[in-house]
Amino acid sequence: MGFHELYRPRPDMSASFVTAVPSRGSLAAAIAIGGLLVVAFGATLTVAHTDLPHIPEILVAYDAALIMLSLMTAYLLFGQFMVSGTISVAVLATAYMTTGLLQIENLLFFPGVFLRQDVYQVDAASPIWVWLICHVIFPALVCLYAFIDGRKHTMAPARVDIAVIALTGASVLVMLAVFFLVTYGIRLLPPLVITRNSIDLGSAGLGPAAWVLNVAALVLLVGRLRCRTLVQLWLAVAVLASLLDVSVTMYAPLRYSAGWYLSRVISLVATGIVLAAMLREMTLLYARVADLNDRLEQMAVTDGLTGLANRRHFNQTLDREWRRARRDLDLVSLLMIDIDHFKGYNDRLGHLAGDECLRRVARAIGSCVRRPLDLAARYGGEEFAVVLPGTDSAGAFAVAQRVREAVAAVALPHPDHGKPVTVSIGIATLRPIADDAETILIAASDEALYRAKEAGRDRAVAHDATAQAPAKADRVEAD
Ligand code: GH3
Ligand code: MG
Ligand code: MG
Repeated sequence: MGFHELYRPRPDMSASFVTAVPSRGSLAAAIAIGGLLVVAFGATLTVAHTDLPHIPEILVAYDAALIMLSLMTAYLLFGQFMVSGTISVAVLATAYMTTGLLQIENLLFFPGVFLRQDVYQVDAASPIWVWLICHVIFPALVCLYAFIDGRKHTMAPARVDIAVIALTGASVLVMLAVFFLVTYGIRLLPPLVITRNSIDLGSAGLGPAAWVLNVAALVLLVGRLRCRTLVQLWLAVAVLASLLDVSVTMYAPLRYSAGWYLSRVISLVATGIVLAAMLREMTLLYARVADLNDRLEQMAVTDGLTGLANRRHFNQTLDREWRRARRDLDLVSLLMIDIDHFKGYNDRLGHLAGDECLRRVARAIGSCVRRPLDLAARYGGEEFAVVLPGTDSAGAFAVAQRVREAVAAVALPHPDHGKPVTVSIGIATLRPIADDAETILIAASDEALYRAKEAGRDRAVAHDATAQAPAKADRVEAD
């Protein structure tokens, strides 16, 4: 597998939950939930005028949850903006941040909750104005988000921190401005006609404006952006809920009616949906990253052609086993394996056939290495190495013999002579005494390999096990 495939094994695989492409399942779920919302809001209309007990505590719980959900969503989106610098994501984060903060005022102004006439001046229309402004700002910023093409407009990483602080500051300023406008400045606003049974949202013009903006946001998300990303998909569901909420409130704005209670619950679910979708995508993302990391780790120690350990892994293992053996006064054996007349094989049959031969020989070598600490590696080119910790020269010889038999069993005919491809093996077994002396072990096995080649190839030759430096071959095994 190439690195390109590894990084993008699936088209929906994204490095960020904001750019994640929705799966078919997500699409079906969003459509189903959207449909359910329409049906549920339809149901609220039929009970819109049924008065239920007045329990302001429910509004406290609802608002607290809504504030938390909105601010958490804003926090996650700002985090994504800081990572990617995508300006549209910052706009969306600001939409959630502003509406989350404004929701606090809804709580402050709602009759029977924290309302204290003597602390701040509150009009009966104050909470309705806050609600209206929320339902205008949110779709307006979603429209702005949809207009800004996320992939084209990005900010330099050095400036994102300042941008987040500025946008958070702006959200707080909007909150304060709205607070003073709907309390002390309420007379500057057009009067809302409030009777026992109805509020004329249309009289201020903001009711229809909220409705039109929600429709526009929905049209832009579905029509212009085509809900390309997971966040856009669930945002469309949230905007649909907002639109339905505005519609129901314009039709029957009575507090504590069955419809009002139902609308609160549905709005809460719709707000939580975007957050839930983002958290779910983040969980999946972490699982994918962990999976990729495992595969990268595997690739970092594996030879791409043969699947055996690579040179790096070989060096690390030999170094570790050498130091372990030195501490335990144990033996380390090393087999250096070289394919005989491989240049001829390559030149006559081509590199593709040569590679296939390398793979088959490697598989044969790998099959002979059975102990947990043993390691078979590709040393380079058509040379392989087998590290055998805690193995004496007789044991190493036995493994070398097994390797020769396994390679013979592959029975790949060599084009030069028609007989099966063979290997020559140099064996060294040493008891480590010096620190960096593994080079001695490699040199010793190399020397033995050279002698095996000289002696006519297709054989295993070992060094004197007691020697600490390359010495003459003490044992030769050949057919
Ligand atoms: P000897 O019996 O003395 O080992 O002869 P040889 O021809 O095997 O020795 P030499 O080291 O001269 O040849 C090694 C050849 O292995 C050179 C090159 O053609 C081939 N080779 C090295 N790496 C690769 C590889 O990754 N793929 C392929 N197909 N061939 C390789
Ligand atoms: Mg060679
Ligand atoms: Mg060779």
